[in-house]
Amino acid sequence: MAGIDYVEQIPNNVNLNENRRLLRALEEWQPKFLEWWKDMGPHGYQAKEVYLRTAISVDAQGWAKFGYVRMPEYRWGIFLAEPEAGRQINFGDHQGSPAWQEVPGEYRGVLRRLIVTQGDTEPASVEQQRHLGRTCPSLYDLRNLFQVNVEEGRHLWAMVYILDAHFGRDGREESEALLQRRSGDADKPRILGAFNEKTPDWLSFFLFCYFTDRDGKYQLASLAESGFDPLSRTCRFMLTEEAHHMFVGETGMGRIVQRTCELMREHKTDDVRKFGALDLATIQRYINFHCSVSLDLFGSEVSTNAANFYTMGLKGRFEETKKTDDHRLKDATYSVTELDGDRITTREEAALLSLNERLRDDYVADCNRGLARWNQIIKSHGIDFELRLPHRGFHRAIGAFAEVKVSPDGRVISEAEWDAKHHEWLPTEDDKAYVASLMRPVTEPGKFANWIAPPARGINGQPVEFEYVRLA
Ligand code: BYC
Repeated sequence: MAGIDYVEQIPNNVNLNENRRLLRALEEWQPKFLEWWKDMGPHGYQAKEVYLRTAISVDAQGWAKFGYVRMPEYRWGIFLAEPEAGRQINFGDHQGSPAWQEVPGEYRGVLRRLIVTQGDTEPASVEQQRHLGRTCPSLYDLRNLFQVNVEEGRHLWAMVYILDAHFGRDGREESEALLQRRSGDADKPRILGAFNEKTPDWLSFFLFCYFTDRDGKYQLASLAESGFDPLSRTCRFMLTEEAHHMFVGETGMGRIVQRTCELMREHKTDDVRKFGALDLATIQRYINFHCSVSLDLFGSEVSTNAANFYTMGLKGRFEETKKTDDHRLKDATYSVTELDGDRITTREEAALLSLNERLRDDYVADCNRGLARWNQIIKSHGIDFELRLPHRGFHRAIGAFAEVKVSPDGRVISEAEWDAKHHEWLPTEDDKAYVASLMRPVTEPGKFANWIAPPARGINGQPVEFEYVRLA
């Protein structure tokens, strides 16, 4: 690899130039990453110039530099949030001890698994989204897709940095394996369920950004509390980027709802398919799907894994340090939703065992906030319809509800009722074919597909009609 200056190529604030061993590991990994990116990254646009944001340092001036870049030339960097002087472990059995700067030997395996699970989701999402470019509803949206993709690539770098810098040979092997698994592959799938689903169209993409990236926010926020300081600092910086992905999801859906409502009002009908838009009932079915697969990402309601991660000081709660309890939780309880025969009830469970459910509760509350904004758009058009999150037991594959069928409004139902009704609740083949039929590329600057309203403003102060991707 003579001739490539990796220190220049990899913007970083981890003193890469002084850490020869790490630099060598990354020099070996980087060409494999690029090969993976070319094979599995955005299809058909590798040579195009895209108006992207690149982080070149963690300070206010450096974390968001905008300019045209060809994606394979994107400078994927390694950034940790600034260290907090005297930081301690804030929860669990080691509460009050200095935060670890090196991997605590007794927790090496568990910590590695947590980091690998997090890392695996990042390339998975790029793989899931690789064909969306050719059906973009506008250049603005195309650019946002690619921004999300390169940042997921950077998040992979972030986890690979931790593995290579702190886990020796095991870490390097895991870094390679992260490039070998493939989303949806029967033989070598990605680790978590939602990351093996397809993202075949832009409605799915926006909902993935809304629901699944939001799981990312909550998981990263919990890992940002970690007593293992390098992981905490890495995740804190990743969260700044995650916010943009959720913005893409929330505003993308808001714009779809806006366009649907405009057409409903103009033509005085619910059936806007006739006018080439997405009807609210279809949008609701897609919400039900993406919400339910994302709820699975929090794991089982009652989990000894989660209790161990916490007790060991590796993964905290959302906003752990803002909570005023003892941060050990040995005697505390938490209310958990569970199945009692064919009824859904709540029960007090040991707080330590309920940490997945508690994080899911934080997540659901956050999800509801965006829905309220979409519902406000509907209301402002004088339309009597409310989008809702499905009940947390609906269409679940992980946890207490995996064994039963639950309706979106939270009733345990028979297989027969499920068979009769599920097409009202989840996207049907007909829905998928219809949504696919709308996916025609619109690539003239400032123009938008008929099924989505333009955004309120452009990126980085640029006008909406800016040439966000140079296709010529
Ligand atoms: N699919 O006690 P349990 C993001 C496994 S998204 C498949 O219930 P635990 C992003 C589990 O591994 C955030 N398997 O759960 C978003 C365990 O297996 P073992 C990603 C699953 O361990 C968009 C068994 O079931 N980050 O960043 O407490 C774009 C019983 O486990 C699933 C993280 O997830 C599933 N859904 O919690 C790009 C953070 N759920 O041990 C990026 C790191 C559970 O029996 N990961 N299992 O072999 C974790 O904290 C935990 O691993 C989980 C699971 C919360 C995922």
